Amino acid sequence: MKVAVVGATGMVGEVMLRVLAERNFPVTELIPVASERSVGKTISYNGKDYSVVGLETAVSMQPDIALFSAGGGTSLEWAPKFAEVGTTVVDNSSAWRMDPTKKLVVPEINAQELTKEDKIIANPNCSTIQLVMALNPLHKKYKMKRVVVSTYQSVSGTGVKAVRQLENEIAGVEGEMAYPYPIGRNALPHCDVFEDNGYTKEEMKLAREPQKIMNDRTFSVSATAVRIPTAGGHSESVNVEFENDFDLAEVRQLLSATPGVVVQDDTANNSYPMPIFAHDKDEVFVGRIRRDETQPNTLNMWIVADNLRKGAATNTIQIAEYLVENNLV
Ligand code: A2P
Ligand code: 11C
Repeated sequence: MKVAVVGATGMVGEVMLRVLAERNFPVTELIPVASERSVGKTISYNGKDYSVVGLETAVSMQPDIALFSAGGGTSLEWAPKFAEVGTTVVDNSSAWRMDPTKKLVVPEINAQELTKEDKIIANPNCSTIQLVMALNPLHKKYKMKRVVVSTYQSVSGTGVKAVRQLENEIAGVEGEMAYPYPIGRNALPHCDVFEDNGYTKEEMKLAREPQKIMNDRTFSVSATAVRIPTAGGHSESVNVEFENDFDLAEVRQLLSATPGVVVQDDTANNSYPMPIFAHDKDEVFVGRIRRDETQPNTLNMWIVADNLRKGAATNTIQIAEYLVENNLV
């Protein structure tokens, strides 16, 4: 496969290159792509050096697959140009997610929807992916009515500038601010921009994307997204009301049997998911599984995943793997 990584010099792009190599993705030719500022820079992949090229050059090279993580604007403008020359684009930005003509895919849940005709495929938001990975098996068994989620999101979700802001604050040096306030010793109830309804864009991604991925509009999701001073790994406190009652042991068993989900729930030994455990892992970790004692058929749980891996790079590459394995590219 001739594979272009658009945004290869960025935070997610770098993880994409690592995950492609780790999973032995069948790359016969790698095309690292970034902005004009980076053209000519060297990128190392699997022990070999590659020169970064611009978007125009990359399109002219007609890759089989292009993995995009270079912002929504770049995706909106350039994904169709790649699709036109026959490239299948898997896009990690929010540009195409809610477009009714594009699929929004978490491979463990809905990869079977993909066909050869899908030339631009959307990768969901990081906090959505880890949420639906845990919700889907439970929804199938007990039927969800309503989900209330509060997130605790790391600065790596915002990008390099935010990681630097946190590092500068810890080191006590002045620097550029990614957020309107300090993030160290703080919690910002503000991820992405505010919309007219008073929610942030991140909260609305959590409200809308699960219904599309799970192809079911009978449940609703209400979200509050908060940025906290962790470097990597997003955490979520989740309250789920089901139509049918459940058994806690069965919930644990269902989650344990779900590929890509790890149950870490032994409070007697202080075992529960945390970003420091999820770091650099591809799995979604679920713990603190307990009954909401204030309401029937309602469950509380805590979900943690590495937002740059399953939340971004790994999920994108799993989509690409599915396409290759099923001769869809
Ligand atoms: P560059 O490094 O040349 O700016 P991050 O999300 O970590 O900030 O990374 C964004 C990635 O997207 C980088 O690889 C960046 O390249 C790339 N990028 C940003 N804007 C463009 C653009 N207009 N065209 C192509 N690549 C872009
Ligand atoms: C965050 N979820 O942590 C974001 C990062 O829509 O792909 C990814 C933004 C997106 O702030």
